[in-house]
Amino acid sequence: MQNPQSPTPSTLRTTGQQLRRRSWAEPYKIKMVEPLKMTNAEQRKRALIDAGYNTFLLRSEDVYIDLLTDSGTSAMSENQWAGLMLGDEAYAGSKNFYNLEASVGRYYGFKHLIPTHQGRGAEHILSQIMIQPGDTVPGNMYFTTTRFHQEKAGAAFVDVIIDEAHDPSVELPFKGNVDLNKLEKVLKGASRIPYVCLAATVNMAGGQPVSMANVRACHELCSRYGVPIMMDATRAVENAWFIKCREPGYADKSCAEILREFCSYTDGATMSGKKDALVNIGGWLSLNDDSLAEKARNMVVLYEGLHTYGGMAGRDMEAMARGIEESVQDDHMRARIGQVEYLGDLLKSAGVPIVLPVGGHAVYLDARRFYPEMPQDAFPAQMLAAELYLDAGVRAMERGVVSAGRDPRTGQHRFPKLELVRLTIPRRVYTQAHMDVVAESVEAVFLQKDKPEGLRLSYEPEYLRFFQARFEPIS
Ligand code: P71
Repeated sequence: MQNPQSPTPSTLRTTGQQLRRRSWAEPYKIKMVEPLKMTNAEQRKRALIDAGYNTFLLRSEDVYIDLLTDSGTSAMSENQWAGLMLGDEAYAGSKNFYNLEASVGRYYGFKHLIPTHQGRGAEHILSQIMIQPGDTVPGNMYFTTTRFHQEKAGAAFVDVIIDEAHDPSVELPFKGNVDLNKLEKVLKGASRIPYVCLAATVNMAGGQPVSMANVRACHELCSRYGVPIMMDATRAVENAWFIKCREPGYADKSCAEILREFCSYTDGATMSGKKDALVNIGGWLSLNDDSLAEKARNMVVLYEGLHTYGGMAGRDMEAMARGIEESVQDDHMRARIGQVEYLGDLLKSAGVPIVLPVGGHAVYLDARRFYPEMPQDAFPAQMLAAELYLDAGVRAMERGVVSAGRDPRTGQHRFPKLELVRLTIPRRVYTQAHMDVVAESVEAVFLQKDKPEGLRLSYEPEYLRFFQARFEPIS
């Protein structure tokens, strides 16, 4: 028997021919189930046509395995559900707020907590209180909502992630790291930098982590220039787990200890509780600086709600307080990241082209290599997501030319380097058999002899087109 505390998850399938004894499985059993509708190919074809070949427009009832996102889709524990019954729905000073404040303080270590309805609510408040028009905000790759709020407040976003993050085939343990030379150049050159935005992990790079050495170095560099670091803590616990598994000196530390140390090199954080924190809705902004926190508390009442609920019901704050505590448990993270890795390993050993290494929350398929003949303006990733749904009812998310949108100046499509489909794994929701079905379906679609020709747009909305655009097959 292997050491059951070994941080490296192992599976029978990942070791190829060599049979190894499995050292872990999920640290929970299932008490309540949500039945799934089984569909046949004809029903899925009908549903896909009705949805305009856009997986965002499918009814969730018509989906068998839903890998659209890990946001707000996790299963809560009995302890969290019990917490819902203890909701104190007082307008002001709910006891659940104080529980949430204590939980964030204990596990993330920040001084002030301002609750918000979800992550983008916190991004909005932070951007409004810190950014002035003409500012520059450096960050390790953009995220859609984060950059939107920075730009809306008048800042220009500058990407300072390492170059390798943009290449799906380069395998590095910490592909989310900041390039310190790029960052120092921006710190030297820009007229005003309100803060550096540090995401841990980096969603758009494939869920790639940042090392402790890198955040420490960022902290030292930024301190020399007097610039604070604001973290996107949405998946920071997953980041901590990668540090435990991959960074020398951290194997014997707990995920909770690593998270605290990581946060100690930053000055505050925005958080979407819908991911790591195992709840369906909620978020927060945390700050160490007293006067900034005062400003945030004042602004939150305009957009979110009173500073002791910020758009959340008391019961939701209680579920998040408890979810945070569960999220930092090593056994939970081992199973969580292990399941994503399991799916990645199945696909890798079947020769399916995926982004490497496999990140924290999702496996990303390289759509170009599924359809090498298909031009990018026939939307290969959109087509692949549609084909995956048709094959076995698996729903994924396009992350390619449709998501990138049009250049506002020329009106032409933006053609991103990465043309990807994201298979995002909700936490504690699906079983290993579900992952097997997903891998078999993806492999079948990859090996299809008759490749589709692609799609053309039949309706295109003005903003964030990937949500509502409609398509039809070229042939
Ligand atoms: C994801 C989401 C949800 C989403 C957002 C926009 C388009 C499609 C799907 C949300 C994040 C995130 C990071 C790193 C902030 C937010 C916003 N991700 N930072 O991946 O991943 O949080 O959704 O609670 O407002 O599907 P919010």
